[in-house]
Amino acid sequence: MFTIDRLYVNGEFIEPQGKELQQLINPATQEVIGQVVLGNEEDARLAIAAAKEAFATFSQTSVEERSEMLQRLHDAVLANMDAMVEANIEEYGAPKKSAIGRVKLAAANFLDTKQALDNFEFVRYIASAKVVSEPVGVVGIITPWNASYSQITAKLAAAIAAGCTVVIKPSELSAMQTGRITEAFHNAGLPKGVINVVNGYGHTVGAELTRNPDVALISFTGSTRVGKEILKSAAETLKRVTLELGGKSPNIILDDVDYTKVIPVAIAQGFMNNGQACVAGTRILVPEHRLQEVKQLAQSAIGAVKVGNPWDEDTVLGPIVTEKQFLNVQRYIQIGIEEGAELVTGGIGRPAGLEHGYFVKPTLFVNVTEDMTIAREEIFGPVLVVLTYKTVEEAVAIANNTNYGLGAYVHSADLDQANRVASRIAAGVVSINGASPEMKAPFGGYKQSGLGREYGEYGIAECLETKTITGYSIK
Ligand code: TXE
Repeated sequence: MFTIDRLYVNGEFIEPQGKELQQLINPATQEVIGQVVLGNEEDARLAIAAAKEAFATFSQTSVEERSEMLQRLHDAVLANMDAMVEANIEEYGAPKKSAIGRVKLAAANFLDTKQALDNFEFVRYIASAKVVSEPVGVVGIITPWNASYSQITAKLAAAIAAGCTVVIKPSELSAMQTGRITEAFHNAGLPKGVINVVNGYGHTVGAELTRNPDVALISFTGSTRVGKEILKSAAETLKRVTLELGGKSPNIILDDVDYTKVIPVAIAQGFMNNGQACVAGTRILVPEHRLQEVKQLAQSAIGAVKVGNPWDEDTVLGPIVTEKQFLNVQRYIQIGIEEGAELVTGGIGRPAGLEHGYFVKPTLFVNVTEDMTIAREEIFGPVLVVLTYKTVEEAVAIANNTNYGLGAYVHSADLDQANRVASRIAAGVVSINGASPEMKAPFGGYKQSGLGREYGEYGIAECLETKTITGYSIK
């Protein structure tokens, strides 16, 4: 048992004003592994004041200085690898292999952003004007629990590159991981007050960040519901806002591919991060006449997915993060059955042999219609739905029949056809034939999946204001 009882403000680990305690539970065992003391609005205000003061100097640093800081942050995160991996497994239930990948990804965000910074044009000339990009001010970073490390570092790297200072409010469910990554930030030795980290609830610390006039930009990842609340609150002070929200990503499998190869890929794209990923490909679209074949192939692909102890090397799916999320996923499976979808595999309850922990049976439904709840809402667990289409035209229409627009997947043996389909899907990130995401390129959503873009030069641009100066060279 350990207690996280410090906030990171102005370069120091300090005691919070808030006194509320929250238990931290290992989702694989349901055992209490620690507790965190949550900060409150007063703590948020202290951190914002420190960030504001640091901004006066930090905003004047050179690109070279900030580039070097990004390198130091990268190195410091990698140096804390073992502790960060352990926290990710114990607190979140990430399978070990994926936990290692997550820490590497978190570190890589700093190097990718450094590269973008080294090539960024902060000054341009347009006709008679000099156009200058300047850091927007203090950035409030609010993140969820499903990919804590990379969400924090993507936002932090962009802010630092732009010359902004930050207050980070991570998910209250990621306190152990927050503790570990904050140690790394401290070890990177940036000027005091540039990075501040305050644990706390959304309605206290998060809400203070969104309404405080000294915060210039909120960079948020989380649910669409909270994203809308943040946008409303930020409107009071006309803050800039970037929102990375939920998704219900379609995976269009055309008729011309080898289904024995593609179905296991599509299943993996749906089960990424145990389905707790905003870009998980949770709606699989196949031609109507291939449905029987898809059922068989999907069933055997899912049967091969090992669910269990996240410390085991061969585990693919660990537990769901909390009891609340576990019950929510169970509820969706129940709704799927009640609304008349056909359950192919999985279902209610824990997988055999796993009596403890928030483990969910990897689940697949077919005979799903577009109006069913499980086809429309983000489930955030390993639950996939298969929808059928008669023509490619219809597949695109089904894919776009959602309020979300974050990820999309297309599989076709004909690349031109795949690209045509990709161009017609209203989503911010499209992967063709199993291609991995490009972390240097922009990431973000259409429609109710978000506002703005993250990563690389696009992420830096979100943290900048634009100033147009005329007469600058006229004597
Ligand atoms: O997210 P919340 P939750 C989706 C997913 C999941 C659902 C609920 O469908 O099942 O959201 O997850 C902070 N002002 N995603 O409830 O509440 C909160 O403290 C300011 C998709 O955990 O959105 C946390 O730090 N901040 C998503 C962060 O917002 C507030 C990832 C996210 O929590 C706040 C996670 C407020 N009023 C969940 N209320 C993705 N895009 O990947 C809460 N917060």
